[in-house]
Amino acid sequence: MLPDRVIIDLEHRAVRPFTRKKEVRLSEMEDYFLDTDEVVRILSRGEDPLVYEYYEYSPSGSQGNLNLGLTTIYPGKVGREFYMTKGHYHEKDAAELYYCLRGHGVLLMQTTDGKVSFVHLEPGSVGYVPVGWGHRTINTGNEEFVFFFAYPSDAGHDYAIVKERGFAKIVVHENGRVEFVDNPRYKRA
Ligand code: PAN
Ligand code: ZN
Repeated sequence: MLPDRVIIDLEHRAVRPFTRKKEVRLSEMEDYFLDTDEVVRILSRGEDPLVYEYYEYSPSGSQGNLNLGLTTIYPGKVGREFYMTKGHYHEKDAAELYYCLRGHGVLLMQTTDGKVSFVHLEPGSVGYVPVGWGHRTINTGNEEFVFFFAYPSDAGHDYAIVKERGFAKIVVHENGRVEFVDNPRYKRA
């Protein structure tokens, strides 16, 4: 690739140019939220809310390059669990950074051998996902949670492990606070 410049268009919550845009609605996340009955209730009312979306710029000739983009998680909850991304592990040894531009959220991380960690993100803070840590972001505020991300283009994404085993903690709104509680459906490797 040639040297390039990418615009962060915060008004439209996009990067320009972008090579991919993905919208994730609740119907695509039926297995991810703890309260599956509530998911069914929402969908059966004919609603299918947008949970999050992202724009990504991936340069051609990816070896050694970086993918970057902008993710927006909308405010909302399923039951008491905040809207969040699906989450994944990188297939290769690849770190990632998340730079928060708007709203408030949590970057939740875990390893397959049982370590769990998280950082709070608000505008100006950068979350660092070390090599080997699965990661998910959660909107714990009542406005859009928007962050810029960058990671090695050849990282690869393993979603299946999260879909099958879940995250060890879920992030919920309880007693007026953001609480981290054990996920009863989590299956340790
Ligand atoms: C991010 C995520 C993005 C959406 O770019 O892909 O925030 O989250 P999910 O991938 O979990 O749906 C990233 O971590 N890339 O590696
Ligand atoms: Zn990632």
